[in-house]
This record gives sequence, C-alpha cells and structure tokens, in this order.
Amino acid sequence: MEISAVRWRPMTTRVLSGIQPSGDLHLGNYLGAIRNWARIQHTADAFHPVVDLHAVTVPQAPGELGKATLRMSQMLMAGGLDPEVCTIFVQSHVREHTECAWLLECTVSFGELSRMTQFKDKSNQQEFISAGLFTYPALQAADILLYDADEVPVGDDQRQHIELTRDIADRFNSRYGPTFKPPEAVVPAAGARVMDLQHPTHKMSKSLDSPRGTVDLLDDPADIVRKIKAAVTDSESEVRYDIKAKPGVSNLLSILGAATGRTPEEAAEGYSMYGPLKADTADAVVELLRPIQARFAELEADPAETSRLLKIGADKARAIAAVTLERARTNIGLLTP
Ligand code: ATP
Ligand code: LTN
Repeated sequence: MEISAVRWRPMTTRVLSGIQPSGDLHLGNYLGAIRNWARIQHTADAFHPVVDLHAVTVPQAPGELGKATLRMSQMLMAGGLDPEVCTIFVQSHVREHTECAWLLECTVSFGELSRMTQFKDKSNQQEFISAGLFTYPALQAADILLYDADEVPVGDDQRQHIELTRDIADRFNSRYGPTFKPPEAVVPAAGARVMDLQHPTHKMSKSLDSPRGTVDLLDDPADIVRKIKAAVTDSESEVRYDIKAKPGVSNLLSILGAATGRTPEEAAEGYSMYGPLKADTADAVVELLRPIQARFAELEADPAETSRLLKIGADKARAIAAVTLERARTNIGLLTP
C-alpha cells in the first residue's frame, strides 16, 4: 500500500456542514448554526453544501426543488456566509457525492442504518419510506469524507450520523487502505438552542408547523414584533433565567442575549416585568435580522449572480471531491477507464 500517496491533512482545519433546502431558515437555524458558520469561515477552510439530494429522500413537488435550493443558497449568503471566503455549493452539482455514496452504502451495514434515530423518526412520519431515506447517512458520509473534513459543526441530533461517518471511514480504511479522514462532530453549547415561542419546551423547527412560534429570517418586522409579544411565558412576573421553571422567559432571555452578544443571565439584568423584556427582545431581533433581510433582497433580485457564485463554489468543491473519489476508486481496485 502506497501510504505516501495519500494526503489526509489540509494545512488549516477544514470544516463542512450541509443544510437541506427544505423551507426557509428560522431564528434558531441562524443563532444556532449559520451565525456560527459565518464566524468559522474566517479561521477555517469552510465548505457548505445545500444538500438538495438529501431533500429528495421524501417526495418533492415537481419543479420546486431548484427554486428552494437557490433560495436557501441566498439565505446562507445573506446570513453571512461569504462565497469569496468559504465554499458554498449545491450538492447535486458535484456528482462525485452520489458515486461516493454508493461506495459507502456498500461499507455500512443494514443494522447500522437501522439504528439511526433520524431514520426512525422520519420514517414514522412518512407513508412512503424510500430506500434513499434509509441510506441517507451514507450520502451524508460522502458529503463529509469527500472533503477530508476535520470538523462538522452540527446540532446534537446529527451526532449519531457523524459517529457513523467515522465508523464508515474506519471500516473503508481497514478494508482498502488509508483513504478517508474520520471527522469530528462539533456541537455548540446547549445555550445555542432557540425554542418555539408558543411551545418553549420544543426547539424552534421548520417541521413543527408552529407559524406563530417560529420567527423566520425573512419575517417582516411587524410580524416579528407580534410573534415575540405573543410568546408564551408563565403566570409569575419575575424575569430570571431558569430553563426548567421558566422555559418561555428563559427562551426570550437566550434570544435577547444571543442577539446582543450577552449571556441570558446578563440580558436579564434590569428587567422586572415581561412587557419591556418582550419589547426589547423584539427590537433586538428586528435589528439583528434587518441587514440579513436587506442583503437577501439584493441577492433575490439577481438570481443569475447567485448561480454564478454557486458555479464557482461547485468548481472548487469538485476539484477536491474528484481527487478523494479517485483515491477511493483506486484503493478499492476499480478498473481505471
Ligand atoms: P427540521 O425541523 O426539518 O429538522 P430544523 O429547523 O430542525 O429542520 P435543520 O435543517 O435540521 O433545522 O438544521 C439546520 C441547522 O440549524 C443545524 O445545524 C441545527 O442544529 C440548527 N438548528 C435547528 N433548529 C435549531 C434551534 N431551534 N436552535 C438552534 N439551532 C438550531
Ligand atoms: N443530515 C443533516 C444535513 C446534512 C449534513 C451533511 C450536515 C447533510 N449532509 C453533511 C453536516 C454535514 C441534517 O439533517 N441537518
């Protein structure tokens, strides 16, 4: 085995995290993920695919996915991912992902895939359970392993998929020789979790179907104010950060703190009533989202420019993915065409 031919370690930390083009981003996605990605891009070599092929694991309305993919790319850019600093691309534009996914499907077992909690949850919600929904983690592993990513910043729910990605990489390497770099999951602290405004014990989520409890990144200011003022609190009136006893108030304090660069405890100082806390939280969120919404409007007005940027991203991504895939093909021993 020619180990010297295998290059695993990029000069700087390489970070990769993908997002499905399913619905618009909400405040939880922004404060818990995108804002963090926007910071990381300045110190790491960051890759962010919009994972459209993951979205087709469940049926899609014909003709809609492309629009949703463009829109999600624009939301990422508006949220602070700079295509000149990091690599934003569309997963299906880099065909190496699907070819690599097949090799990894053959490296993961039926039993391992059966144990994935996201599959169990999602398959319970579907009438038609596609084979792709079952093998989804192998495609996700390809997304990560093709880029020799060191770190994968994700929410806690994705930890199991990243662990499986490590196991797949290790198994492939032991069968065929050093090929893939096992990545680490990087999960933000619990405080980065934004809860639904109407159901503060559930996380704010695209799939909860709680329009009054979810602040979308593109909500207009009047809607943001209305939703935050109507947030569920409790019958006491004391303002303090106590997630167990006061989930609604604590959520507002987390949001206010995150929007103004303070801890929730610091954000609580000076408030003795809910009214002013809600008003200030609403103002802070409106101000936080204002530049994002303005940037989104510019990008939305010029889809050709977004497509141009996505093509540059896909070209950069493909150059790396192709090398890794070739290494995998060679190490397995597939015949060179
Ligand atoms: P779905 O409901 O379809 O699972 P979602 O709204 O939970 O979607 P994802 O697309 O699964 O969002 O996640 C995108 C990123 O946003 C992930 O890194 C995830 O950890 C983060 N994220 C999602 N919801 C929240 C939240 N409420 N608070 C903080 N971070 C969140
Ligand atoms: N499964 C992830 C989305 C996702 C992803 C990835 C995240 C697909 N490919 C690669 C990190 C790295 C989700 O449901 N949030």
